Formats: sequence, C-alpha cells, structure tokens
Amino acid sequence: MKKIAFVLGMTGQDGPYLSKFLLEKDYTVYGLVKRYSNPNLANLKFLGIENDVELVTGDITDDNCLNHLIKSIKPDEYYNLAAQSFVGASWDLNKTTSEINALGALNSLNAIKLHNPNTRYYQAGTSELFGNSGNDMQDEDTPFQPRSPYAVSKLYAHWMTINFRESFSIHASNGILFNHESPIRGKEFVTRKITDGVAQIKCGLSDKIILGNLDAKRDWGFAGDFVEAMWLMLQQDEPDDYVVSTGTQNSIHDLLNLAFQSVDINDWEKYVETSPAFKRPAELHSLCGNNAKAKRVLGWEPKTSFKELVSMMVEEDIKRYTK
Ligand code: F7E
Repeated sequence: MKKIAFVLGMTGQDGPYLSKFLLEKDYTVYGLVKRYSNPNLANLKFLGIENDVELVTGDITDDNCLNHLIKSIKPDEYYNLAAQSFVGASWDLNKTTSEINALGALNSLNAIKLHNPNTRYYQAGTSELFGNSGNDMQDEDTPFQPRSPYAVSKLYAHWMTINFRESFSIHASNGILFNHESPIRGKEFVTRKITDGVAQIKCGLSDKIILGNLDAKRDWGFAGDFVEAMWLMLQQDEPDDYVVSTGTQNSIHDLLNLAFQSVDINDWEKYVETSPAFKRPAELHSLCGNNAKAKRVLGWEPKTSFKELVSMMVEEDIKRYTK
C-alpha cells in the first residue's frame, strides 16, 4: 500500500520541495492550503507537481479542521511546515506568529494523539532558537536563547513536540534547520531579495538593492537538500531532534559578492544601499550548524554548495525577467 503523507505549508518553499521528494518515493501526498479565492500555487507549479498532490483546504490555527483532516486522511507521516516564517515581521505580528507557529503545532499534536496516534510527526524547528549563543557552531546541546517573537513561538513548538513524544509516545521529531533557500524562496528573505535584485539590475530593470544589516553571518543551504533530512527523521525507529545545516558560514557581503559575480558585475558596492527600515529590533549576528548527528544517525549530507545555490537562484531569477 502507498504511504500517505500530509504536508502543511504547501504554498511555501519547503512544502513543494518535500512533496516532490515524497512523490518520487511513491507517497500519496496531501497538502493543506488556506482558503483563498485564488490560492497561490506558483511554487508547486515551478516544481511541476501542482496536479500530483491532493490539496485540502484548512488552517493550522483551527483545531476542529485538523481533527477532521487527520481522521479522514489518516496520514502515516505529518510534516508541520506551516509557519509565519519571516523573522522580521514577527515583532509586528507577534500574536499571529504565536497562533500559527506555537498553537498550530499544539493543534497538530493534539489531533494526532486523539485521532491517529501512529502518525509520525515532523516539526519544522529553526536555528533561530539558538539566538546569539556565543559558540562558533551550534549543535543539539547548545542552549536556546530566542531573540525574536518568531524564535519564541518556535521554542514552544519544539518543547511541545518533545513533550508529546515523552508523555504519549508519539513518534515526534524536531528538525532544527538552519537557513535553507532556493529559487522559490520568498522575496522578503535576504537571499532571494539579493538574487532577484541582481537579476533586475542585470536586465536593466533596477539600479539598486536596499538592505539592512550587511554584517550578519548565516549557514545557508539548499532547501531541496534539506527536505530529505525531514523524511529521514521519520524513517528512524526512534524519534529525536537533529540539527540540519551545511556546516559552512557566509556573510551577506559574501552573498553579494557571489550573486553579482555570477552575472559578471564586480563593483557591486555602487548598487547596494542600507536602510534602518530593514534592520531588526534584536539581531542574530552569527549562526553556523554542526550537522554531525544528522550525518552519523540519518546518513544525511548536504549536496549543494553555497556558490552553486546562489548561481542557481540568480539564474532562475534572470529567466523570469527574460521570458
Ligand atoms: O535574514 C539580514 C537579517 O530574513 C537573514 C527564515 O527561514 O532562517 C530564516 O530567517 C539575515 C538577518 O532570514 C536584510 O537581519 C540584512 O540577519 O533572510 P532572512 P532569517 O531571519 O535568518 C531561519 C533559520 C528561519 O527559521 C526563518 O523562518 O539577513 N538582512 N538585510 C536582511 N534580511 C532581510 N530579510 N532583508 C534585508 O533587507
């Protein structure tokens, strides 16, 4: 019998990549989409899978809806990728962020416990939990010091996932994912903002990119690689928590260098400005993940280098403007 996966966050970046991966493994994939007159299926279309997934309408903040869907779909695997995922917006939207990211996870876990306790649960966790840890690299033992409403909401989801695992023997795992990007990343995130801006400059459609803190350093990987780790977590006999990262760090300066270099522009400074509008009330300066546990236990490794990732994103953005 085909395995059934239920993916929440189907119109974002990771939902479509994970769904494509699961379809290739012959899963039946159900995806939750919010009710809109015109749901945005662009990312599913980009990956060519919009007709291959079963879309169901609902909302992670509505526990009745999740209870009903779990009862009818009876998924073997439940991937909670639904989130208000933009850290920068989470100060202004702190309640919405908490309702979706924190209580949405609780609604999911309660629905599984009540209606299909054998469903395996994946919680999309984040390196934002670590805050400014002071360590050069962060791993599963690094203490959490969340510094944004986004990170605080994800901390709740993280511990609730562990609580359901320990209290009710639910197979529930946390993936503590560092930044992961792709050509279908939202344009509000700094990678895509830059690759889209570079494409516009190259195509003569713009002459500047306005950014916030250029000194931030992150561990950026390819979303298409990271979704495999999510799946691997749910294939283990025992649930657990894993850092998923590339183990390499780059700054926004490095990102700008590579993005402009990929279109043969070497004097990028004249195209880049900064504005306080894009700075955050509390910033994370430096993140880099130690992925040794994911490598050892899951046998997972990232495949795409930072340079390949940036070139891929710029190339796709240029295609969009030259079609
Ligand atoms: O910012 C700095 C910004 O918004 C990265 C989400 O997927 O990864 C993501 O969160 C850095 C920050 O991602 C701009 O201040 C400078 O230091 O691309 P970002 P993020 O906040 O790291 C984690 C793991 C998640 O879980 C999140 O859901 O870049 N930065 N100038 C800027 N950032 C943005 N967005 N825009 C700027 O103009």
